[in-house]
Amino acid sequence: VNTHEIRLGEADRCSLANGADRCAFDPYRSFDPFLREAAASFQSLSDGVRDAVGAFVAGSTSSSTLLIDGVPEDPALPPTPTHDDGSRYTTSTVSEFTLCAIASAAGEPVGYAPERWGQLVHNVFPTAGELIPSQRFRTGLGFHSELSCHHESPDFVLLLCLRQDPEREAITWVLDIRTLLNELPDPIVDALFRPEFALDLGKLHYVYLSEGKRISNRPEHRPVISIFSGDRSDPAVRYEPALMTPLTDRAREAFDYLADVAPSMATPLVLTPGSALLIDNRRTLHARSSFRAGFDGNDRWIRRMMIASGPRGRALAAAGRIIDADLLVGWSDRPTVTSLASAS
Ligand SMILES: O=C(O)CCC(=O)C(=O)O
Ligand SMILES: [Fe+2]
Repeated sequence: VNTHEIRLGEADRCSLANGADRCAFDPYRSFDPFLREAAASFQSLSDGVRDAVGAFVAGSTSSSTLLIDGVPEDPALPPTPTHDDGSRYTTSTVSEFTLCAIASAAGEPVGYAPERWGQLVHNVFPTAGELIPSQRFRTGLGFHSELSCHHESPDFVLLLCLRQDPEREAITWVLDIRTLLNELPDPIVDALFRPEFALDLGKLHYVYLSEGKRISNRPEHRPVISIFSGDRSDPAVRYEPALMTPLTDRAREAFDYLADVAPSMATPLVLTPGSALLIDNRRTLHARSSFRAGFDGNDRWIRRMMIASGPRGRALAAAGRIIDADLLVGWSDRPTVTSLASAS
């Protein structure tokens, strides 16, 4: 199944809201102490909620996304911004506290230095310029796994809805890879396990440098990876069609097949204020429909956090949380389009 849903009761909702009110730390200045209090607040939630999140995070449920309803809303939410300049935008810290509380159960919040000012809390709302992919609204976002081009891609992505679009058109789609696998013929699965997909790092929206120079579209800057890796019945996925090119006919066929079947197998979710969506990014594809925006303060507004789990998450947290790694170095254990061409 693609997703499970739990709902926080009144006591748990109040406990998070009060925790945020009482917390003396500023998430934008003293992130780690703020996170520690949020983590303690998560530990004080009812057993049912902690167990459900814990089982989900451990991968022992049959779904790869968890919808958590009934989280506290911001009582003084300002109008939705129309342009992202990296500000904090809210005065209450209830949304940051809720994000941190849930994230603490899944791993460690991380940021990416070249993206969104290296922020740990991202704001996702429509902008007239639509320059940042997630800020698109006219065309929607196709199925993808988050930061697939980054060797330090997050294990979990957490979305928290602050405001729904007034027309209620926006739909977030989720697709568990195990659900998808049931529909893929063996030869297609085989092809998706083969390292025959080039990462087009030069097309990344943000400026990633390697040895001081912007990563380009040249073949030596295009690592070659597989879309599936690991366990044949429960693989990890990296998929971002806009930033990937299949290099062989069989890879192209599988790539197109996947794009064709994904929409019909996915589950539509409507995020509303008070709902959070925890996505296991290693085994989920997600997408978002188009929706209308009026730039009048009433537009859709999501807050988002990237999470790395386990020993990797702890190491990244200890190193300051903001990943500033050289992508080409990070992928240097993979062939590139150049090295494959010279080998053949
Ligand atoms: O806006 C959404 O519902 C999800 C958008 C998305 O793909 C993301 O923020 O990573
Ligand atoms: Fe996404």
